[in-house]
Amino acid sequence: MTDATPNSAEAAALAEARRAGDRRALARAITLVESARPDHRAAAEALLEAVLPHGGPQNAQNARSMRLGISGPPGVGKSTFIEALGLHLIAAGHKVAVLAVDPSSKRSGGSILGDKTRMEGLGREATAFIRPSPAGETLGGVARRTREAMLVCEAAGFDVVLIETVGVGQSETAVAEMVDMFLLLVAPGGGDELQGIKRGIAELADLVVVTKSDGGLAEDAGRIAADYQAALHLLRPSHPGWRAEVARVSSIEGRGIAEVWAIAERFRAALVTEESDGIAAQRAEQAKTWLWRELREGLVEALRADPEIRRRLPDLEKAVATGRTTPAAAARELLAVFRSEKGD
Ligand SMILES: Nc1nc2c(ncn2[C@@H]2O[C@H](COP(=O)(O)OP(=O)(O)OP(=O)(O)O)[C@@H](O)[C@H]2O)c(=O)[nH]1
Ligand SMILES: [Mg+2]
Repeated sequence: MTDATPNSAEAAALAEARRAGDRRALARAITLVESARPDHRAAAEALLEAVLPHGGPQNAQNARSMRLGISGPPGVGKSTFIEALGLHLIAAGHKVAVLAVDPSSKRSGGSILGDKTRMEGLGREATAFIRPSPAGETLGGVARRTREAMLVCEAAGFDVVLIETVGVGQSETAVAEMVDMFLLLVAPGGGDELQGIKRGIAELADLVVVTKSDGGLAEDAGRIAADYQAALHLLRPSHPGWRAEVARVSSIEGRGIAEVWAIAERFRAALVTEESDGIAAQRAEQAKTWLWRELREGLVEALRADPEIRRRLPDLEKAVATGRTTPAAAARELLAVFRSEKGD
């Protein structure tokens, strides 16, 4: 992408190219969407508006797309699983986009390189598209743009979007709020049963996938699967009409992969019935949730950028830190300033 801000005509042309399935145009479009530059925002929004009729929840083709979130602790086998599942789906005629969300800024380009290697087979497929997240961005920012990147991929005709995220607590929630089905990956050999996965995270799962169920780890994998089966039974259903299931896979041996997709199809069949479309309803709810996320982020940005707020902030922060005033009172004061400036 050049430094010049693409105008809306170019954005429309890009949108057209992506619909035609041009992977380079798709990569450029996502770069635009991910750009933090304010002057890129307008072009990105023009582009998103151009693709929205093709990616919005009301679109029939889009309703057939499947958005899967794939999360789990570092090294659990997410990328290897995505490679195996992605290849399986491509063999079945799907177009598969993989988006990675890496919320930890500590990780360098090394891990992205690692992912490339682990998804080597998938990367070679003409009907696959792999997009690592830009390094060093904040969770909110990455997840925020990842949702938009997902819409762009769907507009380009990708009917399965796999979103990989390293589980660090809040990243799972952000991803769960943008996908149809949330897969939590756990691995054997961790020793501690249920691996300290927090209840709140387990509750997000529509499917728990026990990875590395091969060789010397197979027995342990079976035990962990049974533990999760028992634990999940105590949680409330993740969706009306769907109780979380447990599957065992070996991504390197390709076992259990077809079963995972069969479960995903059953999940969809359970939610989308003649009477109601639970996936469309969930997408509509998610879009509203994201509106509020955007509003919160936008308002905080506006507050931080406001000269009068900036002038008053250091003293108030000090007052809060030393206990001279409460955070609530300080926030009220700043918000009153902000509101009066806006002519309220
Ligand atoms: N035995 C066995 N090892 C596996 C399997 N899947 C992944 N691994 C190994 O587990 C390690 C981590 O795999 P990744 O796929 O990179 O895991 P990840 O969850 O994507 O890791 P991060 O992205 O770094 O969090 C690698 O050494 C893989 O070879 C499997 O099915 N069986
Ligand atoms: Mg990975």
